[in-house]
Amino acid sequence: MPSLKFLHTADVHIGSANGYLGHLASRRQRETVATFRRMAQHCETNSIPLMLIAGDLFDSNKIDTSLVSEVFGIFSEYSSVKFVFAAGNHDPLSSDSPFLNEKLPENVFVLSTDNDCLFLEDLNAKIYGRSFKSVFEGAFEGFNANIAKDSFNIAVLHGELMNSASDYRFIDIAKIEASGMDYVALGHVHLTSPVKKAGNTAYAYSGCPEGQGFDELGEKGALEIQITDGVLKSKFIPFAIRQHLLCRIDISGAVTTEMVISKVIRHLKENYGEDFSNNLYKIELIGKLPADFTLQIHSVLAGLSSLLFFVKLKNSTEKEFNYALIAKEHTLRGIFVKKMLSRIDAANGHEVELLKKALSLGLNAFESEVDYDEN
Ligand SMILES: [Mn+2]
Repeated sequence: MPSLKFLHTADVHIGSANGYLGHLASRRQRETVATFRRMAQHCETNSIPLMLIAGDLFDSNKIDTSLVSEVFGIFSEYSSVKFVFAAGNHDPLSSDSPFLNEKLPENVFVLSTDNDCLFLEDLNAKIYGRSFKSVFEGAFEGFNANIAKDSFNIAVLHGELMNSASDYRFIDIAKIEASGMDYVALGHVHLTSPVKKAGNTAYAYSGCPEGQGFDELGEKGALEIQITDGVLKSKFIPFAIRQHLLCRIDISGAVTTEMVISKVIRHLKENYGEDFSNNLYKIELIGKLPADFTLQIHSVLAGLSSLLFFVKLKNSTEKEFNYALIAKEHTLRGIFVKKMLSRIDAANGHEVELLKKALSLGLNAFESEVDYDEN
């Protein structure tokens, strides 16, 4: 039997409305469509005849119709690729589904809400699966397929492997093992999983190709799968235009806003390469700053915002105080420091470290605190 090659994706979440992005939200929606296009392009360029979409292609059935038209345009444009879709909980095959309301191009196949199987004769592949009918689904009952080994047998399925109490179709590993499939292309979990085996059946979550928030960090993409003579090879292909990243950056030693900004930029360049400015960052600034330098977090944010696509800042720096000097002040903090210093003198063992920490935290509390600008 010749080999079968396909791209496995899921959870593209086109139309996802990310409130935290403000004026960038609609741009991100278009970028997610562009990422879907690049996956189709990848298939065409690499002569991959099949793309499996394991649900949540759309963030909901009610997204902007222009995004839906664009996606259906991509289906038509990449006519050398067959697209097989099994609906997920975000885009169930209910009466408002674009897959029931748009004219389906000939190369698009939608698995029904019952156990379904379609035979792609030119690829000698049977594609099994079952679309979500509504937002919630009970446990998956199994494929009940009569597997004949004279074709490739692949399943496309949205659901949750680990949680048997899930409202989003629990899939028991035993059902995968019993299925006899060559591969089960899963959707729902947005993190790419390694390809695992249950009995003779391989299965994996492709993860989402474009992170839609700071709970979907780092590189995102799809799985390219090739089966030749019963041997399965998988390859993770990165597709995301931008990554969501959390960073803690030590800016100790900075004494001006410009120095803070350049320390941050240097860190990002070193860690994320020349394209660092494309990503979305949540940055926590840490380290010790001289007591006479007050970090103007909004100036730092303004500077970084002009250099990065998207950034949020949190200030967790501490000030380096001259305790002996402050203890001489006739102020509330002077009295606080004096008392703490004498307690530290009298303490021993690990109590000294605790008291030093309390002194530093206490003094920093006299300064203003700025948290992530979440609003
Ligand atoms: Mn999803």
